[in-house]
Amino acid sequence: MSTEPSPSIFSRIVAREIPAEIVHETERVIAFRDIAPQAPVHLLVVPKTEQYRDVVELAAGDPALLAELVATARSLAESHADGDFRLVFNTGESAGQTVFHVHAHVLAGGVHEGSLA
Ligand code: DGP
Repeated sequence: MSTEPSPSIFSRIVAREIPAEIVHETERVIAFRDIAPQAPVHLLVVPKTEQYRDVVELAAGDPALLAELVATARSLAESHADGDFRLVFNTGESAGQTVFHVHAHVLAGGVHEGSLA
């Protein structure tokens, strides 16, 4: 099982140690553009805490925070596209997860014909 270096790359974005195009931030959540977009709108919605490595851990440990991620995804899809979106949580290395600090991919703006991220 892969472990994430600490601080994770996303924690370093939260701390402004790595630049990112941040589109939304609250006390507990940050959202920014994915560095390698797979759709016209491709945002990452990330809890600021790095204590949860994937969505399964987050759902068990803090379901309210998971609900905030989903609500943020909806709101960003409305402000950046037509409101419809695909929400992807890659979970585990063989499923394509590369950053083990839980994050939601929000894909919008014309993803109906595309492949999954
Ligand atoms: P995943 O493969 O599901 O773990 O997604 C990780 C995503 O994070 C991947 O789509 C690329 C993105 N990413 C990795 N490093 C950076 C970075 O430094 N900045 C930004 N904006 N995105 C990054």
